[in-house]
Amino acid sequence: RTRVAVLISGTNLQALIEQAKRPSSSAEIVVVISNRPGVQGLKRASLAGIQTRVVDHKLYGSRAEFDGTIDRVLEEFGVELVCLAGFMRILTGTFVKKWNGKLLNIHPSLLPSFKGVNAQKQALQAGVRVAGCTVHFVAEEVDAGAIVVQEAVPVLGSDTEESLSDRIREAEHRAFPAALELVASGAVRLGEDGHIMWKSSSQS
Ligand code: 3YE
Repeated sequence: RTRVAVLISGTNLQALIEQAKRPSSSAEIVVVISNRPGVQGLKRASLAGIQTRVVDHKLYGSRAEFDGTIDRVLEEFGVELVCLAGFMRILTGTFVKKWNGKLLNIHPSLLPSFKGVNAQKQALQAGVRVAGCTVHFVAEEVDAGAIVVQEAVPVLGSDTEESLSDRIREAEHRAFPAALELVASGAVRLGEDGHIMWKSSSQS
């Protein structure tokens, strides 16, 4: 099984824990790392018997030192694949290059629309009738890496930022475990050209 780390800033990893607990899962979550102390996701990880670490960005003088500490924890645990699950820090080019093809992020829009923060608000303001979420490999440019899985949800006339965010979050709880399984199993990988490569016979 592929050794996976989940990076968090808050909640948002229960669906990944449940996926990895299935006997058929290709992934084993070996550590959960949060940049914020005391968040709910750390408690959930502990309850699931997963080791946790806090790397508080406020204690580091530079992004390079913060990312370097994350990198050392990943090496300590023999991590092969990293999921950013509601992790809110922009990673340095050095870190992204080292872990190229091994870093997945989830973003609450159908990329390439609505990059950056407040994606749900951007969708409402643009008046789109379909929104959703995207799991992508992390490239140095934020929210620009190769797309692995997307799930669409409708935008309703009555939607507020909160109701749309809730609907997108439900989609995230399916899309991220699905993407994790595709990459952890080797069915999908990041090709040399920066595009997704499907293992022959696993196209879907
Ligand atoms: N880093 C790179 N490329 C990516 N990190 C994430 C995705 C991704 C990445 O595709 N190179 C917004 C965070 C955006 C922001 O400005 N964050 C602040 C900190 C804000 C806070 O601590 O609350 C910052 O200075 O990093 C993960 C998702 C990043 C979301």
